[in-house]
Amino acid sequence: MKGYNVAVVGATGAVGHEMIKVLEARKFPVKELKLFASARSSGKKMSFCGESLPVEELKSSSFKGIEIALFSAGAGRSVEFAPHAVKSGAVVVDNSSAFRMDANVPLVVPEINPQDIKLHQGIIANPNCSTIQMVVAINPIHQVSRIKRVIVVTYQAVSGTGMKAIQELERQVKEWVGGKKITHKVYPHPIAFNVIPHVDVFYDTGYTQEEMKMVHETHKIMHDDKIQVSATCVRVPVFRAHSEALHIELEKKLTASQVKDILSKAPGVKVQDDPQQNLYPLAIYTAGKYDVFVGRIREDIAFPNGIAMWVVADQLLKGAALNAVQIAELLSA
Ligand code: NAP
Ligand code: 3JN
Repeated sequence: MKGYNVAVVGATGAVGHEMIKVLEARKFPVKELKLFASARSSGKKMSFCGESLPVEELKSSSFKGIEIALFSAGAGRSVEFAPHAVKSGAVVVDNSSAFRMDANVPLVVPEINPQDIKLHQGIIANPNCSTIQMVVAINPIHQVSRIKRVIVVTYQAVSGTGMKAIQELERQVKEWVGGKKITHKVYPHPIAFNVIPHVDVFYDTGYTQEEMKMVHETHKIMHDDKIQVSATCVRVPVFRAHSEALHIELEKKLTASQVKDILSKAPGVKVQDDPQQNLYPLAIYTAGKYDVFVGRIREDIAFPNGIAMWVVADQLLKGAALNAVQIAELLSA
């Protein structure tokens, strides 16, 4: 099998760490792996397949000989450096929002629209993590009975904000246990022992950018602009794995048991649904797993043809690193 020269941009970040681990765990055919981050990390070492690799400062000249570049260093770095990578002959799989809604950039979840990859012109975008786990869970239902409306509330882990937020929650827990005043820098309020209905920046409409990403990206991935989506995105004091409460309205009725049957056969989905045994998806057990877990599947009593369910996934994996490596696997197939 051909081996590829691969670059991970943002290697030292929460997503970058997982990208390196997923490339290794899935035995992606890597010929050479190059790791890039900011000048702050230059000289650090990270391990891959038993080797200790240096982290290099990202520069426009970094991509010589690179065939696949996995970017997760934020939208600003993607805008600045992805064109250099493409010019050097690499295909970029970008985790940021920089190109997601660009008409020339496919936005791909391999379980849903793998065929869109073929349309790429050098860049393929990875959707937002909250969007990915929602569409993996709703698209199989949509194939059987069209979804008219989705109302979603998210419960997002702090690792969604990156390394500095993981450290902030750890520090705040220690401050609380030590009887000290809780200090905060990353979020506008303490996140330990709190729930903050605020992810990303607010628009004048009252919705946040994260909430609107869920609307627009769902339309693009599922190729259906008519699905009405309303999201409330909430940060919770969980280290890893986002949870979502979904209420969906279908064109024609499906029973809860039909939905369970559809989802139990759906790619990338695991149904965990036995409330009498206290079995439903939970963030702490989902962390580190590849699948999107779905439970609490029931007929929604608030409107006709409604289904309610609870969806949990590791947003650093299926929401970012795993989805990106799956895209790279499709490129290499
Ligand atoms: P993070 O933990 O803060 O890591 C950021 C990474 O970007 C680090 O490797 C950092 O390097 C690097 N970086 C920052 N400034 C740079 C520069 N000027 N040049 C080169 N590299 C630079 O953030 P993260 O959680 O991994 O997320 C990274 C991006 O992935 C996000 O901005 C977002 O676009 C996307 N994403 C994140 C998630 C998630 O759940 N966390 C999910 C989906 C998508 P240093 O260590 O040297 O500073
Ligand atoms: O907050 C979360 O739980 C997910 C965060 C995603 C994120 C964080 C900073 C910048 C993104 C994203 O993936 O949409 C971005 C961005 O690229 O705009």
